Amino acid sequence: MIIYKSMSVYISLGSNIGDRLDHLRNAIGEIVLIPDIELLRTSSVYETEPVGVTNQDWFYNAVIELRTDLDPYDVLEFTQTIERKLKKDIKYRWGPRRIDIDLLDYDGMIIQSERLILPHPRMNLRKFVLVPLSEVAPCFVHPILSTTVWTMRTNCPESSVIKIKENV
Ligand code: PH2
Ligand code: MG
Ligand code: MG
Repeated sequence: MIIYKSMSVYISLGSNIGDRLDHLRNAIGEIVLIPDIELLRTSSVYETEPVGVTNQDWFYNAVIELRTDLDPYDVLEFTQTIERKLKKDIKYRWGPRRIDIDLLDYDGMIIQSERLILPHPRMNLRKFVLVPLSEVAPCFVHPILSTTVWTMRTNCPESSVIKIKENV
């Protein structure tokens, strides 16, 4: 019997230290090992200009879509466990990191708690999120703004360079 997991979850992956592609692949490899999660789609890998703190190396970014019955806090916990396992190695906010795994959206749920804010509060402001998200989820609608991922791309106020690189 095939059990289809019901919640649709979007996750952003980023790396700008060391073998960036390898770190993204390792993170996805860890995610697919989790029994309660199905990996549904993976975007291409994009090489992206750093946003926020700009004097750091370019990132590799990708977005994946998962299906799960885990609750959002369980999903947050596994992303943090994998970050620790892969030695995120971050020194300061928005600074260089070996791996960053950010929960973008959990089935359109809106959460404002100390541990977790959903949807990700800056997802509409970052081309390195919106470009790969539009590839895996062209019909995605932001649960608070009620705008599609394409409209968010058009309205995105930053103009960082995004280059498509390769497949995960
Ligand atoms: N992550 C940040 C800060 N800036 N810039 C790019 N291009 N890609 C990222 O993943 C990124 C960033 C903090 O999480
Ligand atoms: Mg991040
Ligand atoms: Mg993060």
